[in-house]
Amino acid sequence: MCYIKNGVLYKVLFFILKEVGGMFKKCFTLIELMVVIAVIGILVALLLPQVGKLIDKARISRVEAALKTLKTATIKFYGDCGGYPRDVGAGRDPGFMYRPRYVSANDWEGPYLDRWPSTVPIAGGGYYDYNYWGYAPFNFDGTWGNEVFYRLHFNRGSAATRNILRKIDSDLDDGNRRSGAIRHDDWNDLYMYVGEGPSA
Ligand SMILES: [Ca+2]
Ligand SMILES: [Ca+2]
Repeated sequence: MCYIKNGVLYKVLFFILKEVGGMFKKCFTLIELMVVIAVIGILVALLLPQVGKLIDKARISRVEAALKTLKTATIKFYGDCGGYPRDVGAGRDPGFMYRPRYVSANDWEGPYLDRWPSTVPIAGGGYYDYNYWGYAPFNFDGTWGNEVFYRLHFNRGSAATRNILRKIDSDLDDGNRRSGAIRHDDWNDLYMYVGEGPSA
């Protein structure tokens, strides 16, 4: 009773309650924190694939837009010059931005293209290659070697590039990599048919 009287017991009880309460408060905060972290983790796990899909979609749209632009430029060139540009090296303009010497200034009404698409928007990069020569997975008129086509090459084949190749074929062609105007392997090369000779 003397402890109560002089208030020591109250002080001890108050101290214990305060400590226990503090511990409970700390535990509760930790649990809350863990819950918040778990919820954030779940949200990130749910959103990441969606973000990845959006990025892939944007990349594929850019590649498809570049292919369409190249095809349009080629058709315009053919219409004005009476033939397709001659073959050039990979990543080079065959005559859409600047008139080739073998084409008359009276015919060429370009530029048909602002700039050659130089960037393949995926890790490892790649290039667009105009072709009027060599191997083509197309031959619609019975003559080999006169096919005009674009080759889109990815420097680094991966599951991502495979998905891109398949999606482009589905969006712009028949979705079959062995038929139609777009053909591709399952790794890093896509071919887009434009037409067949003669050259300008
Ligand atoms: Ca042919
Ligand atoms: Ca196809």
